[in-house]
Amino acid sequence: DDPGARDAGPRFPTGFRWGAATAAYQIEGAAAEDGRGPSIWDTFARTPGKVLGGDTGDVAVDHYHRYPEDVALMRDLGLSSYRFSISWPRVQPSGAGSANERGLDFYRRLVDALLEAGVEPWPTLYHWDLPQPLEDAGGWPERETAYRFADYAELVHEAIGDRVKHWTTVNEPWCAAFLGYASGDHAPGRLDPSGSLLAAHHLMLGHGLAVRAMRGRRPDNMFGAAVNLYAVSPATDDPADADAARRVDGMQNRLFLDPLLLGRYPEDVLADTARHGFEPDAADLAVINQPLDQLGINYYTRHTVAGTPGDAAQTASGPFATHSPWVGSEHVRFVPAGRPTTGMGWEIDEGGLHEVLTRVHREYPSVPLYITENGAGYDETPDGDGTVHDAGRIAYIDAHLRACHAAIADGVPLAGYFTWSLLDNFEWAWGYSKRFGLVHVDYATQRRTPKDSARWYADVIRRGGPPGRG
Ligand code: GBH
Repeated sequence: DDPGARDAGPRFPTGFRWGAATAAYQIEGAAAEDGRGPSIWDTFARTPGKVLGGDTGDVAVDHYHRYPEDVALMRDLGLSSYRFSISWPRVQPSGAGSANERGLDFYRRLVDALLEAGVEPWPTLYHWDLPQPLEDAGGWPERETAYRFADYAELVHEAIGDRVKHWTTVNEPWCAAFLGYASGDHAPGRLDPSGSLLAAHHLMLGHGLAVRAMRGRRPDNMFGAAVNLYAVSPATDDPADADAARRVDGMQNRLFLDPLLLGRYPEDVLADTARHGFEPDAADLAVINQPLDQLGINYYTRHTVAGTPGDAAQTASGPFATHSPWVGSEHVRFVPAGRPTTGMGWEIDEGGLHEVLTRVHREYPSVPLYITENGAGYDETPDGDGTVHDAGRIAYIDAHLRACHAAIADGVPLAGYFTWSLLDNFEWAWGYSKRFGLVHVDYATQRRTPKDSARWYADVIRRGGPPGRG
């Protein structure tokens, strides 16, 4: 190596999509406007003791009214694509029947504004905000919810399918099923292990039904789901820890990847969960296993796990955690591996992202992959100059982009990267206490101020990769 040569940094292939992501309940606000009905997150957040500080998404970052300013921020960043979610209760306040046109109009306006700004719209149809009437009828553990979801998907597709090419059905079915119905950390806050397994199955069935319906309308569109995958390691070489790693990998990763991409459930996971009476209808697997045009992967950290029994609450993660989301494997414990953490306490492990990408490529049928979320949350305040100097976030994204680049060099068909998140927003059970944005939001005034990471990311997009280190 020439010691005088300057390291230009890794360069991503031309056409690689550079994006940022958000979700409806976390940013929109306008909870009762233009006919929007209540979702399970409205109900949950308004229940005392469920969200830190009693925070709700009633106003959030008021994106519903400020979307033109937010689209201008995206244009300034140079984003090629923007991943957002559509609020089901805006489109169908009761969760069924004909569309609430005023709700759809918001997404028509948003999509038009994005296209006008040269930013490709990447909608996700479900980012956890189930219409409350559907929860009252049984929620995701109820098979009917999957059919309602496909109907809703079709309504949205009819409204914007002419201008949107890439579709994500469900976001992180693991969270919706197990935090929502097993540990109760997320809406609807139920403690029902058997129901949570059915919820996972019906979220995937809803995905399959929705893809089938939308593809029937427009075979040229691209369809996929977004799953949250983790690298998983045993804490020691004790066989009990190896078994814990197998179980957590099974529940977190393979429970979703195997049905979606291989059309079958992992046998060991069925065995681990058998005592909860989980016997999914095998005929559904053909529906779940629709050919995918893309797979979204949300990656944040690695799980390091031990198999020695501990307090069940130790396996939970929310600020009010009491119950384990690890249905059938409630004895597993998560142990620190000693790496530096983000402000969420999550260990920073970009090697885990490389591991996840190469694993999916190796073990599953080849499909274009997208990192649909990756980012770092902190408890941040602006400095005296009014700017957030978020060197930690820059280092986090830089390291993970380098891992993505290495995966591409290893043959992984990774076609885009969306950072979480464009804006500071409502971080679920953590309320507004944790910030993930490239852009700071002063919640009192709704003023948006790009952080150092926003300028850095704009530069990455311009160069086609992170800057060199030398
Ligand atoms: C993503 O989930 C979400 O898609 C996104 O909406 C979210 O804002 C982002 O991550 C950052 O968290 O402490 O009870 O709230 C990532 C996987 C798994 C992260 C559950 C939060 C803790 C649950 N999530 N985890 S709780």
